[in-house]
Amino acid sequence: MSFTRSLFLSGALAFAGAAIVTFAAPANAVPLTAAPAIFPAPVSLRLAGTDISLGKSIVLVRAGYVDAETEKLVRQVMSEAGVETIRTATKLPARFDTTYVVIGTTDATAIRSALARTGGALPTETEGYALASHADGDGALIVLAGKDGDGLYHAAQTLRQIATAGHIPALTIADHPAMPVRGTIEGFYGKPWSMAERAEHIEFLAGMKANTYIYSPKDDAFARAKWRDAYPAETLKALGEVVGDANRHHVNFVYAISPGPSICYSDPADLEAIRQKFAALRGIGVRSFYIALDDIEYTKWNCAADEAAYGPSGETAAAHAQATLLNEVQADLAAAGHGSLIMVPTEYYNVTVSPYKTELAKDLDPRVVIQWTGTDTVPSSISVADARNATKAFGRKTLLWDNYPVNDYGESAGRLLMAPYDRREAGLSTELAGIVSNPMNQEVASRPAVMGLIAFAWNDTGYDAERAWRAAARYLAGGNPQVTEALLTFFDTQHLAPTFGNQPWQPQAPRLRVLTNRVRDALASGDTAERAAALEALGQAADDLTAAPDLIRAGVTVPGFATEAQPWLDATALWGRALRLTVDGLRAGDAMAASRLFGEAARLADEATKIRTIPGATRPEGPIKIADGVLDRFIAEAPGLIYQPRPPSS
Ligand code: 14T
Repeated sequence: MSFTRSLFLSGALAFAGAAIVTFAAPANAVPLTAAPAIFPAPVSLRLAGTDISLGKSIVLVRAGYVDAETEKLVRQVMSEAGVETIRTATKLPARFDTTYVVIGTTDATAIRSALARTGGALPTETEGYALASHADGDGALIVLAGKDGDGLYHAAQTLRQIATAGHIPALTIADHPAMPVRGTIEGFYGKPWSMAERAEHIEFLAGMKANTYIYSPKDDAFARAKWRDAYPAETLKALGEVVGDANRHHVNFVYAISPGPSICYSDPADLEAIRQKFAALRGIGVRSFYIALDDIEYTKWNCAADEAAYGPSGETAAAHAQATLLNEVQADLAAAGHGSLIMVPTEYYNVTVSPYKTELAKDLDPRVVIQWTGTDTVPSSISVADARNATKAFGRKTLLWDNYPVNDYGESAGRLLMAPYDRREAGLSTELAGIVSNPMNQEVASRPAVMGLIAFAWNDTGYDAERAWRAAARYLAGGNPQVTEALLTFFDTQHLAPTFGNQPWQPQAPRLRVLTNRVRDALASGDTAERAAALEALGQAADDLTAAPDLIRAGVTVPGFATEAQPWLDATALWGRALRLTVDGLRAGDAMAASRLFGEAARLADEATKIRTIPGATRPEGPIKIADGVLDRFIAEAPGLIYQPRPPSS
C-alpha cells in the first residue's frame, strides 16, 4: 500500500485537528507552509519554518533497538521521497552537512540528546512519539522518538504521511493515543474475509496507528461450530502468515474461540480442548487470546455434569461456570507471559445491572477484559454515561465492541454502511480500555467507518466525524479530488445506518433529501426562478450519481472496493439516469413529453431494484438499496407533483 502524503491527502486539504498549528515563518518573507495532512489527527503539531529539502543522500542513525519493520518503513518513505543513498552512522556531527534521520526509543541516550537539539519534548505515554524536523547548518535533523517500539512505529507512519517529493515540513509533533486498544474484530456472520483480505486489512490498520485485530469470524467452523477440532495444517499455515504480518506491523493479532454453543463448562476435556487450540495458535505466533460467549443459550446447560457442578441452570449459574473456566485460561496465559484474556459475555448488549453481570463481575479474574456493544446490540449512540454504567455493571473498564459498520443482520440487507463514524461521545477515552469495530463482510468498503473509529479512539476529544469521513474518501481515492467527490456522492446513497428496530441511527441520503425536498417546495411555491434553480441543482446531482460509478471504478486506488461494491455501483448508475429523466420530465413543456420521460424513469428505477447482492458474499442477501426512501419516493411521486393535462386522445 503506497500511502505518501502526496498520494494520500494533498497538502492543501490539511487534516490537522491538532491542538497547536502555528506558522513560525515571518509573514511575507517566505511562502507559508500549510500543515500536513496527518491521520489520525495528532495531539499537537507545530510548524517550525519552511519545508526541509531532503537531498539525494541522507544519514540514518539508529539509537538503541529499532525493529526491522520500522527501519524498513523509514527507508521506504525516504526513497519514495527521492532519496537515493542512505548511509548509516552511530552518532550525530556537531554541524550538519546533510540530512540526518535519527530513530529510536526514549530509553536510548542518543535519541534523548537528538530530540533535545530540536527542542522537542520527550514522549511519556505508552505508544507515544515525538517527531521533530528542522533545517540545521547546511543540512537538517529529523528525529523520530518513540516512547516504546510501537510509538516509534507510529512516528514512522506519520513520517510517511508528511513526506512529499524531495521534502518534509519543518515541524514538531507530540502525539499519543487516547485509548490503549484500537482496531477491529472480524466478528460478523456470513462469509469470513480471505487470508489475503486479512493481510491487507492489517496493513491498513497499521497505517492508521490502530493496534488490534481480533480474529472471530462466526462462520469459521474451527473457532465455533467445531471448536474442539484442530485446524487443518494448511489453514494453520495460512493463518500463521497473517499473524506474522500483524506482528511485524505492530498490530496485536488476538485469536478468539467461541465454545459456547456446545461447551460443558465443568468437563476438564473441554478446558483441555481450548488449551490445545490456543497452543496451536501460539505455535504460529499468536500472543493474545479471547473467549467469545455471545449469541448462546445460557439458561440451559449443554451437559448434565454442569448441573452437578454448578447447580440448576440459569443466568447466575452460567456466569459462575463461565468465570471459573475463563479464570483457568487467564492463569495459563499469565504463566506463559501473555497479557490479558479478552471475553465477550452472553449479556453484552446492555449495561443494566443483572444477576448474570453481577455474578460475572464478582467471579471473573480482574485481569480479564470484558466487551459490550452499548445499550443495544446496534445502539443509536454511545455516551460516556453508558460506558460508566458498563464499568459499574462489569466491575472493570471495558472494551467496546462497536457494531458499526457490520451489515450481517436483517435490517442491513442490501446495504453498505458508508456514513461517518458518529455519535460516540468525546470523553469516552476516560472510561473505556478501547474500541474495536465489527466491520462488514466487505473489507475495503468497511475502511471509511473503521478509519473514523480509529481516529476517534486515537484522539476522541479532537475527533470531527465529517472531516474523518472526507479524509477516508480521499484515502480511497488516492488523493484525487474528483474521485473523492464521486465517492462522497456514492456514500450519500449508503448513508442509512440501521438498528435492530425500525428507526435507523443515521438517516438515508441526507444530501439528496435536501435537493429533492427543495424541488418539492419550489414546485409548490409557484416561484418560477426558484423552481428552475431547484431542478437545475437536482439535475446536476442526477448526473453526478450517473457518473460516480465509472469514476469510482477507474479511480479508487485501494484494490477490492469496486469489486465489493459492484452491484451497488451498477444500481447507482441506473438510479442516476432515472433521476435525470425525472428532472427532465418535471421541466418538460408538454404533457406527452413529460409522461414519456416519467415512464422511462420508472422503467430504469424498476431495473435498478432488481439488482441483488453478490451471491455468497454477504449475509443476508437481497435487493440492493440505493438512497431508498429518498430516490425511489421522489421518482414515484414526481408525476403527481406537476399537473399534466391528459394528452389529447387520438
Ligand atoms: F458479541 C457481540 F458483541 C455481538 O455483537 N455478537 C453478534 C455479532 O457477531 C454480530 O455480527 C452482531 C451484528 O449482527 O450482533 C451479534 O449477533 C446477533 C445479535 C442479535 F441480537 C445476531 C442476531 C441477533 F438477533
